Amino acid sequence: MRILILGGDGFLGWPQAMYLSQRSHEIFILDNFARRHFDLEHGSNSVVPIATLHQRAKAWHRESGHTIRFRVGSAQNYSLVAEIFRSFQPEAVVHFAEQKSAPLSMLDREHAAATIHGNVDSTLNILYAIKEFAPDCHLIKLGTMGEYGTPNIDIEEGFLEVSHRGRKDTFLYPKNPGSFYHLSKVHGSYTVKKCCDWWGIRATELNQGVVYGANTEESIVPELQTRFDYDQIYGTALNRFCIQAAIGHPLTVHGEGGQTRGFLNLRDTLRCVELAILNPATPGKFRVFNQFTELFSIHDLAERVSATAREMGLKPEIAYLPNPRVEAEGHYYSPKNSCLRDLGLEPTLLSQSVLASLIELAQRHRASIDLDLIRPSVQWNRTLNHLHS
Ligand code: USQ
Repeated sequence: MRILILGGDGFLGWPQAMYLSQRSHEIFILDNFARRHFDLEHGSNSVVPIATLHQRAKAWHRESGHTIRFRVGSAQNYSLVAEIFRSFQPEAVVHFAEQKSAPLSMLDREHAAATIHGNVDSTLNILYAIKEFAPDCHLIKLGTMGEYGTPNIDIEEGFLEVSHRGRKDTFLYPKNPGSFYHLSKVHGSYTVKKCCDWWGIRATELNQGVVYGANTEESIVPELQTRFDYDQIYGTALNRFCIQAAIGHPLTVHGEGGQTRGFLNLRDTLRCVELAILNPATPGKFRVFNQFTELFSIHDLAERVSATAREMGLKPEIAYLPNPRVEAEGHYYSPKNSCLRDLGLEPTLLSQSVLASLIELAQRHRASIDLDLIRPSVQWNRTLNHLHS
């Protein structure tokens, strides 16, 4: 299939591009290097050095014999998006081209606005481009489990049937996003749903949990490695804990760590997107799959990482920090995730060997870690804050 990957140079986008290319799909990437710009602007970096997109594409061709083509530019530029849709005629488009950091979106008004505008604009552009130039193209939109929040009832996959005063109807599942980033994703969900209704577009939203991991089957040489983030803005819970354990930094649990989230291995993310592509939604259909494989509380994760680190001869500590976010720390959490399993997903469960390999990876590259970037300082209940205060 001809598959367009928007944001194909990122943490998920690059391994996804290789994974699909390896399976003989024709891949075209659009990426504006926003994630790389953030590093240049703020002095942050991936623990593992990453090659440029030009180097990645060359290395991939050399190692696999497959070609990944790309354009450098923004999904917020409609003329560019339109031109790519017109010439490439994608059969599927995977939309990773959004600002994905909750802390960044809560930093200050400017970053909140940039997150909302950027994420809303890019999604709208893609929908218009599909409508105008590739109406049969299947949109795979990365959503997030954080759109649902932590309701005191079971979380269904996208929709909820409601009985009210003797009548019944089905609605998009109620949303309770945890940050401006998550709020922008809620806007995205409604936008895609309405365009499916109005224009007959076919779309699958993958409401993903927190992804962990760094290596995939395709990252066989260093130039093909994806990023591995540890900083307070882009590093996410489990990857951060493994990196912290590797360098002897206390594990930064927010509050008491009773927050429960859905998690999945990077390798499973790639497979889930493939499953959605190979089993497309029908025209006019907006499907939602919850994309995680296991539930863990943050406290539980920190304990697991510590146990593995101890077995490796390290001396990990857990720091229970005042929670910088506004979030429930002890709550009911029971989300469903059967759609992707029904399509054939066989989960890679979190094991000691997975944790040990992440800790070892961070140990090998510990010299690249800037300790000043680790401690969380972005506070949800303050309007102004600064990255390194
Ligand atoms: N947390 C800690 N310590 C840390 C980092 C995080 O205790 O050092 C806690 C947070 O307070 C939160 C939980 O871990 O309760 C998850 O935080 P996170 O930073 O790992 O992930 P989050 O900000 O929710 O966002 C990440 C991705 C985002 C994706 C989302 C899926 O950055 O793009 O949409 O995970 S979900 O969490 O299901 O919404």
